[in-house]
Amino acid sequence: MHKDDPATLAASSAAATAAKPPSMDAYWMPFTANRQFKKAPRLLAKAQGMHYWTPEGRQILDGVAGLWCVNAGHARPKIVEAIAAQAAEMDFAPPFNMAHPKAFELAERLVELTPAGLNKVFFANSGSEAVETALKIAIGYHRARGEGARTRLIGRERGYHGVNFGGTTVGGIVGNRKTFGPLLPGTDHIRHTHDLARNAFARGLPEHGAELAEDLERLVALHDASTIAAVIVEPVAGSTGVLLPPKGYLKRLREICDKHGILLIFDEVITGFGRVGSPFAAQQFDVAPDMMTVAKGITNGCVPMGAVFARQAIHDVFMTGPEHLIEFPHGYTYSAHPLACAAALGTLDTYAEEGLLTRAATMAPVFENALHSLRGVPHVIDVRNIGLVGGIELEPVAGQPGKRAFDVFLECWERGVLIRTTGDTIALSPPLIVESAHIDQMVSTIADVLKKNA
Ligand code: PXG
Repeated sequence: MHKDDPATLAASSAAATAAKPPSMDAYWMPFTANRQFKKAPRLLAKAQGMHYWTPEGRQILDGVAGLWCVNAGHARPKIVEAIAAQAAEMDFAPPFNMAHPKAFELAERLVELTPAGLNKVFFANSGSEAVETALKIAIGYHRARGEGARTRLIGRERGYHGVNFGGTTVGGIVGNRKTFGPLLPGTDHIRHTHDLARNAFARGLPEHGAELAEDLERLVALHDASTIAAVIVEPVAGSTGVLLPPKGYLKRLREICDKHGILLIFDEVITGFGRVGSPFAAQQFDVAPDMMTVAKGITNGCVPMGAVFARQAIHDVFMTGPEHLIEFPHGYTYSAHPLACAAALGTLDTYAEEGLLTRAATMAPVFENALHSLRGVPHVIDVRNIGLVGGIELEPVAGQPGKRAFDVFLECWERGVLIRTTGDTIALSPPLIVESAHIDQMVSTIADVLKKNA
């Protein structure tokens, strides 16, 4: 199972070489050091199972599931076939006042997996769009209930909720915010939970920091609960360096939201679809949010799709007024796109057949031990892990934040392992089909690079 077929790959590597672009000038690359990249490009041409191949045919182990999304591994037959068949059968169907059967089928399949009560699905095309959608639902919900003053949105320092204006505003990554002016008005942030002094090298959830949830009480005291619509947090903060919730923290946040009538939104764009050991982090941590945003793993990264899961009661407050009128004026041309729905159905079949949505729990001990073997390796100041997501924090080079980790990223790439770095933290989030030997290769490559550059 999950073996790459060498014959197919040899045949396709020649074709892939021809695919190298003649010029790299026109493409303005997203979240990329464009000038560095174009001087020394890193191109991917083929993918299967746990691996990528470069146009020259060099094999690269995928340590990050593409970009935290290819949870079932690459080129899985059920997904490939579902997309191809759908493209031939019906390429597009308008989603406003029209629909196609797979959208309903997918929604029903999805709510079988979600925590009890999250049984309504609104489709978008990315994590960023899912976040904007959830924030608008939150404000609209309170208004429909006659609490129209509840418009304030609360995020968390170091949070990442995509790059649109709402998500950038509730996000807490200074580098993503500072360029874009005042962003949305009427928002605020609770403190982040990262605490190296007390929690370094914790295995699984850190012991210290549940009291940081009380920071929400501070904002309630400042703004008054009657002005606050929702709090949005990532159960495990991914982009900002794999920050785990301290034990008891999310439960406390839930209690404070309940006390004040504030909606709790979990942004599960990374944690959703098996990354932390259960289908969703909400189940893993046994805390029920009012809404959940997802993307990435919903289609195994194969076709763009995002979604918001909402409680029945949230949905129902919108269902008033004349029946011929639109209840919630929101949606995208590509909401529930037929190709995305087909890809998602193929993805859910693959997850189910191979038990992938709980496989991270099975592999977690192996992953945890391998990652923590990096303790004591030069420059490693913390290792964090849950399920099949890990963070390895490095001591920054003085005066050059991010440089040490980026150099490790470049050298791992040369040595055939794709990792992801954010600041000076290395993130690993391999496809959920990962085997022990792959984990060993990732970790020993990182260790070798760090020791060589010590
Ligand atoms: N919320 C969370 C929690 C995310 O991690 C988004 C929203 C936005 O999703 P879209 O589909 O609009 O990109 C994300 C995306 C990284 C990295 O390695 C993480 C993401 C995207 C790109 C890179 O830091 N997460």
